[in-house]
Amino acid sequence: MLHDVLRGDFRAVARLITIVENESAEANSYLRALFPHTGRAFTVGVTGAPGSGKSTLVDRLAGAYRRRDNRVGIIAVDPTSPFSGGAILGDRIRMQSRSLDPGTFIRSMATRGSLGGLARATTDAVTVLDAAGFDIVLVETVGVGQDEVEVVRTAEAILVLLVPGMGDDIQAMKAGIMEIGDVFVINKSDHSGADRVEAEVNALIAMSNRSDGWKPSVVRTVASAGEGIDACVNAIEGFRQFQNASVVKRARQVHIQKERLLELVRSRVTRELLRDRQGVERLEQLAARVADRDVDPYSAADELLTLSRSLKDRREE
Ligand SMILES: Nc1nc2c(ncn2[C@@H]2O[C@H](COP(=O)(O)OP(=O)(O)OP(=O)(O)O)[C@@H](O)[C@H]2O)c(=O)[nH]1
Ligand SMILES: [Mg+2]
Repeated sequence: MLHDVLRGDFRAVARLITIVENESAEANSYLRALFPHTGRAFTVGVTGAPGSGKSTLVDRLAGAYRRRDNRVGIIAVDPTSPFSGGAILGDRIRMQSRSLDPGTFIRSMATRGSLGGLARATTDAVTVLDAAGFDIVLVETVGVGQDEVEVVRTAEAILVLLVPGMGDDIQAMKAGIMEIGDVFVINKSDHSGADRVEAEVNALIAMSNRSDGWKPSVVRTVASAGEGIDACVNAIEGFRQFQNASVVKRARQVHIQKERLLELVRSRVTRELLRDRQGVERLEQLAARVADRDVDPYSAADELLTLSRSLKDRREE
């Protein structure tokens, strides 16, 4: 299967993503073998409020990159839905223009229960696409909570979508996704109020002081009509060139890998614990004891960490 993935076979890629998503036993050995073949793809995270036009924009961006002869992978993350439900079907339909294109691979991902992190699963899926030779990987996620921010945190460029009429909300969002945007896209610019959002964003950018010295770009789009797409691609590519030319690129890469490692460790510890009945039961017992104030949470966590480790050792014996 690895050979088929490396030559970009869509069915093999889809199968391997399912394996890594479910953290099947063989997932790690596959990922290890793929790693040396990665590092070429450029990952773009696209986040924004529900309905802001992320899927529509992603579809258009994919088209623009395809015209530049790039192979494009799309991952639509749906953190809220435990099933392949309505929202994902919606994404499929809106990305229809790409779904018949042999140079575009589209995949939806949803949280499956509480095991493993969605961010971990997404990063691993990106690894598969990277190894399979996709030049650009677009990751769509709803930007409303911490989980969603985690999902895009490992992207090399982050697009934050804003829409007219949310001027007051921008201040509220400041602490979350406003801080992570490398490019701000004011979508639905055909609606009134685009000027106001743009002014708000520019004011925030003027106040911000990024350690890498990048001044985030702001572009206006009407994704549904395909307007402003080239400007958006240029903004992404502008940031990419800025990074390539600057000494901060390595710092960002190190930062990305640090986030990724932390996520891997977190998800592994949790998974080791929860895949075993003893772990699940111990968690229940300790949670009840902490609730009764019979034990403090810090000692309980220590115990769970130790248990996770010994369960892993036992399983590997
Ligand atoms: N007027 C207008 N409508 C748009 C624009 N872009 C997208 N839409 C419409 O807005 C609706 C939502 O678009 P989506 O692309 O599904 O938005 P989304 O952010 O992916 O939505 P979720 O994934 O459900 O959070 C659709 O009906 C689109 O056709 C735009 O620029 N202008
Ligand atoms: Mg969507």
